[in-house]
Amino acid sequence: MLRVRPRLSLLALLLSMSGALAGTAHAGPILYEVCYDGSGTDADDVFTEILATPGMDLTGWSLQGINGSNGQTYRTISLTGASVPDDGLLVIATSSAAGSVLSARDFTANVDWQNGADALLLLNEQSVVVDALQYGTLSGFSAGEGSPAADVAAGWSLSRDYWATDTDDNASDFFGLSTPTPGTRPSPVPEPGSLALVLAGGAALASARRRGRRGRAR
Ligand SMILES: [Ca+2]
Ligand SMILES: [Ca+2]
Ligand SMILES: [Ca+2]
Repeated sequence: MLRVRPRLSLLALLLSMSGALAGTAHAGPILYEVCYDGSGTDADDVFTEILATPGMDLTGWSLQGINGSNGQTYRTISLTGASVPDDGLLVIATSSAAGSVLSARDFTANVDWQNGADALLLLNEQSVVVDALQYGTLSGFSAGEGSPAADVAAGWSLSRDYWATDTDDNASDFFGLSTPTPGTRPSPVPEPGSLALVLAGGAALASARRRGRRGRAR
């Protein structure tokens, strides 16, 4: 019999159930949010966010841009010297970063990736690919994980959800943000499917509690 501690609010319970449903929340290092095409010129707006354990030193790690037309690496960025801040979100932005991107910048490198369809890889110190994001459909090959994420419009970014859910399918794991969030996580809004399951679970729980109260009253 599932017992609910009175102090645990229903909202907290639902959110925790939703997180559990995600089931694949990731501690990283992992690609978390990528803005590759800013409104107008890109260099001031673009950034790449990596989620990892606070304090982790990414010396030896790298990012690689993969050209969607031929699958070749067109740029490699060394992350040597990058240290993950206390909030676990490393924001990499260009030397031309401005506004909120500049405020959030933790590490400076040329992350003005090609505007899709292309792909981005995160490699560890053994040069093993640990995460990959393909945005847009390529003809003849894949450089991401599963189906590609959308190739979003200028000014948008691609981000994982609050829990950094990682199902190894870019189309499922990355969604477009019309307002990119350098240095912060998006709101913890459950996926529509997860939300339905959570609400169904909450309804079943409430029903069980009502039955429990009726049982005790008899
Ligand atoms: Ca770009
Ligand atoms: Ca642009
Ligand atoms: Ca973000």
